Amino acid sequence: MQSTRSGATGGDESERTTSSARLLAWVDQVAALTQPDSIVWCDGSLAEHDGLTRQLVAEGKLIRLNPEWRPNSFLARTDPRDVARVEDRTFICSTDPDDAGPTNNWSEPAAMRAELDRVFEGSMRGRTMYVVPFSMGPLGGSISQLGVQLTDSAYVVVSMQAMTRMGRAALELIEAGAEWVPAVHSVGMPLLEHDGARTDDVVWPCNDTKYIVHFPETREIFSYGSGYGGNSLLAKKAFALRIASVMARDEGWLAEHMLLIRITSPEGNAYHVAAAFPSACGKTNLAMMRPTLPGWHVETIGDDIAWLRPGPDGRLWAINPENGFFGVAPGTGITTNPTAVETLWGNTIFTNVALRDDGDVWWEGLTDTPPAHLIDWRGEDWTPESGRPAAHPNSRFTVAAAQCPQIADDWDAPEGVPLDAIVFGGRRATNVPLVTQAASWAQGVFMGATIASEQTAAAEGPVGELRRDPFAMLPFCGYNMADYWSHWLKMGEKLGANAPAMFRVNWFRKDEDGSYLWPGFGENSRVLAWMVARLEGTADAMSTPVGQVPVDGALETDGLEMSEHQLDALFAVDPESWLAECDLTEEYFEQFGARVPAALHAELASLRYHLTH
Ligand code: GTP
Ligand code: SPV
Ligand code: MN
Repeated sequence: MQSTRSGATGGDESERTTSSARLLAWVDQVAALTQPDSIVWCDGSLAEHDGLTRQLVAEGKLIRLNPEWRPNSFLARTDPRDVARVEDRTFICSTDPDDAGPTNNWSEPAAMRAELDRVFEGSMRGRTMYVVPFSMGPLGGSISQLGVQLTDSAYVVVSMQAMTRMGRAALELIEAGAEWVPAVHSVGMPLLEHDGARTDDVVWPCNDTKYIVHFPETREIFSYGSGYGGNSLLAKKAFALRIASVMARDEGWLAEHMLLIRITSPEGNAYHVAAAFPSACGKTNLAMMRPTLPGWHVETIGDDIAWLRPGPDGRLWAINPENGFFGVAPGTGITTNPTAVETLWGNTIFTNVALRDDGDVWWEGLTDTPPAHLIDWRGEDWTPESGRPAAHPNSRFTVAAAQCPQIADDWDAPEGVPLDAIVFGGRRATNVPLVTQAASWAQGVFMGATIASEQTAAAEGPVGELRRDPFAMLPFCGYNMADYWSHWLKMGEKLGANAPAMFRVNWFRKDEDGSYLWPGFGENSRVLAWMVARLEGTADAMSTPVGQVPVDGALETDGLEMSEHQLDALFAVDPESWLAECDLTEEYFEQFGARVPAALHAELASLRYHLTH
């Protein structure tokens, strides 16, 4: 087996791999099991990126887009069976099944290790194994964490270059003795049979058998059979949420599925807001929002994950541990999210979008009028008459965060930013008002714990069906969800008067005809402005059973073409359907038994009381 320092530079580089004995032993051990042809230590350089993308283009695994429209950008088409996260194949292997809890798939650790040994055995035969050291959060930052992913996918390597601080600098921190999390990934399609026969590679290698496995106690990750985003970029959901949530529980911080922004008022007052919305429910949109309200500004800090930690001043400080965006393409358009469209000017990897005849890309919602002809995400001819989407509903773009024209100058400050408000949201056609404020931390935690949302294409499953997604963490919490709620409640006690304010929003309420009641996108700045006014103590709120809502006139509606009737509908609280929702919440809580914190039972009882009195 050959070992070179870097795939792109290769040649006269020394054979040096690493001075970290633990890292070297682990790489050797995984290589002995998976049996790759060669091992490449990734350095994160531009030359490496260039070499790998050239190689992927030569292999037909990436299509180079027309550089006139989209320089240094590529299109990947996945196997149609590998287009989203596979939640039913995602496992939390704690020793005690109750530590994984009823919302996670659990498997007995020793049995799972035996199964992983079986599937990974020889899984990289005929392929290159890349060693990908990375930092989540700025290199060396006090809130940051290190990891190393081994992968047999060059697509994963180039994606990790955008999504993390990847390469030599991270390796040097590991060699200096910093802790790191090991993650092993294989697409599960060896090219060399045991009898020595070679099979041809395919454009998107993957396996029908898939495993996304986490050992929270030993902080290890294994992923087999998928090349897709959240299944394969293990720094992201597997590490920065599932493993990190366990670290956070043990160490007194929070790892959250949240965007992070700074909003500045016309008076120049700046506030930091983190918001948890389920997958494909508008985090990237809010993170890059251009307020329609004059004089307001939003700066992007993060669009998917935030790590929150009490600082020396007693406030809650937040960083975006990622280095890039892996964003939903459909619905990202020139009118709905111009900042994202500008971010994608070049240096972007697109996955499962449509290809234009001029060598650029397109997806539903990018422009109002689709091009007359496209090659769809499956590689087939497409016209507007085809009657099927040209881009997969979960098609995505991968791009460095620094390319966002609205990124905050200090978005990568190692100490992060102090949080003023936490927002929960989801897709709700009914019941949930446009905005409500929690009267207390406990009520806020109840709002987070009871998020329900219509399922999107981000995970395999029935799109549109209402599902519970507490804190937007259902697929991402690495331990028992009820313990996670307790952890949040404890955090509130610790923060006391320094705790951020908490709100719940719903941009997705519909009228009787099924049309959205609220214009959304840039107009959501009206809701943020009300939140800021609440923080500054300049706007009044009115109590309802489900939280505090703006008093008449407090929400700026000037310039919106909305009738009084529509506004009322946006804020309507129907006791009957809310009582039915309370019954569902009680049922939902029951599965966690005695682990549900008493404060949440009390919130539910109080909600019922106020709905009936
Ligand atoms: P993940 O990356 O999957 O975690 O999701 P995300 O929350 O970042 O998703 P994103 O912001 O990309 O949401 C994408 C979808 O939400 C698109 O279809 C958007 O059009 C839609 N969306 C975002 N904001 C709004 C809004 O204010 N109103 C409406 N109606 N739709 C919105
Ligand atoms: C999500 O599904 O919440 C995502 C995309 O952010 S993925 O990384 O594929 O999980
Ligand atoms: Mn996400």
